Amino acid sequence: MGFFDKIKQGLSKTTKQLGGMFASFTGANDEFYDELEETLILADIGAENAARAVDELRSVAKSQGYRRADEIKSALAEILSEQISGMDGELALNTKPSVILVIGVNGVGKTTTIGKLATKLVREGKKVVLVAGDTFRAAAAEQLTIWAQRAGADIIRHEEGADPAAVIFDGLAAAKARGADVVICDTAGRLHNKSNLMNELNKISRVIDRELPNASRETLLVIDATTGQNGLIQAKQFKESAGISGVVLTKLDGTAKGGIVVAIAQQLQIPIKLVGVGEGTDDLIDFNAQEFVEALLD
Ligand SMILES: Nc1nc2c(ncn2[C@@H]2O[C@H](COP(=O)(O)OP(=O)(O)OP(=O)(O)O)[C@@H](O)[C@H]2O)c(=O)[nH]1
Ligand SMILES: [Mg+2]
Repeated sequence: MGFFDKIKQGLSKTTKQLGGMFASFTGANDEFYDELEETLILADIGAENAARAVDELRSVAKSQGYRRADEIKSALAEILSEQISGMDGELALNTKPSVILVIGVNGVGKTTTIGKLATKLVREGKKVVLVAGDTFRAAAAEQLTIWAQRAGADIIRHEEGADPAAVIFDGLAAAKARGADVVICDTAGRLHNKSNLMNELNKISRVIDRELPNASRETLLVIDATTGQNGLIQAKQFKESAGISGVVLTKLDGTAKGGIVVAIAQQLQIPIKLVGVGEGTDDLIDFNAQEFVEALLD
């Protein structure tokens, strides 16, 4: 299954709403535009983005004389594409090893994303080391170990309660010694407003700076799409205190609010690099802005 089908399947709850609108289309009148704006807001695209998209659509439809549902729909697709254009992008993994640090609040899907990503990279022929930087619970390292075994990746872990920065240090050393291509560091879930935990991320970041100063490095913030606008607030805080190179948006399969993609891209100006569309190994896809919008309105 390609990106398009996967994302379409993942977005089915959101597309159903939008699709319903166009299915009952009777004309591009005020009523239609109001309902469209409301539908976009319900999809969590953000009130401002929705208003802007609909205003633009009105004027394009008027100037071009669009009347049919398919004309209006493709004009809308173009407008939404514009709003998120350039907000996709591949992971930068240009050095050996490259480092991926995965952060975010509790339960958003960090560890699962790492498992899926490791599987994908190993399949591409890369040697991957996973580092269990979540030392908060013993179960966290266990969960990552299972994913490592499944993916065919190495795992570096310490005892429960160990200093996360020390585990990361060991993980980086192992990656260098073993000639790994990519080292992916898991971290404990943390609230964006807990400063001691945010400082811990800074400490981890300094260890990476020191041990692999010239490495390609991604700091991926994982956001649960079902948390909607709250995810945006988290992202703003993480962006300020930890620095983020990309967003992974998970659980798109479980939400009717797929429009959050547009809101994140617009308001944060951070590329969305990957999206999660399920709990299985293959349910992680590279984000493509253009195809996303097509799938949303398909
Ligand atoms: N439907 C769906 N579920 C997902 C997705 N990604 C993760 N999950 C589920 O979300 C739950 C939490 O995932 P974890 O990977 O443990 O989340 P985490 O961020 O590592 O959690 P903590 O380490 O406790 O902070 C699990 O039940 C996952 O299977 C996704 O894309 N879609
Ligand atoms: Mg975890």
